Amino acid sequence: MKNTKMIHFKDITDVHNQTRPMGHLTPIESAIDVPFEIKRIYYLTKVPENTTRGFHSHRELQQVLLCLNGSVDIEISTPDEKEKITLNNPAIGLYIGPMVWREMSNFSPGSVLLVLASEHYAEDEYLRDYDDYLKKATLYFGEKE
Ligand code: T46
Repeated sequence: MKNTKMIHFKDITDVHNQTRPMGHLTPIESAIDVPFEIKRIYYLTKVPENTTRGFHSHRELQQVLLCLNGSVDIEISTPDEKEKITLNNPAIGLYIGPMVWREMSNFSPGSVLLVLASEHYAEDEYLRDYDDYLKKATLYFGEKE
């Protein structure tokens, strides 16, 4: 789907000089493992059952979403595409670039959604009205073709 992709990060299970299972380690380096400089990190925790979040797009912001524990569904769409992705692997992230509408649902109990963002927080960078989003996104993707 336009302006989105799955990113598979390193999933390191070996630890120097250890032969028994030691767990998983996933490193993420700014501008190396993600396609932007990371300027902000935030995370969603203790989201009550049946809560839906998101319902917006960003004009220019790029983000990578990772579910570090449990699972969460992310529905992403552009004016002519829609896809639902379940995040449930802490070594696999969803990259979402500009002008993609997102809705988050089905947060499992204890889920932790980590977000890496390319910019500092700016409310005027959000498109929260769907009709306004549709108009601007149709123009944006039309001009890109
Ligand atoms: C996104 C999805 C995946 C801040 O003050 N600083 C921040 O960095 C963020 C992200 C939010 N806020 C404030 C703004 C609102 O008053 O926290 C409140 C909740 O934010 P929002 O309603 O945008 O939260 P979500 O869960 O709907 O969306 C968030 C991100 O805002 C958004 O960029 O893509 O997670």
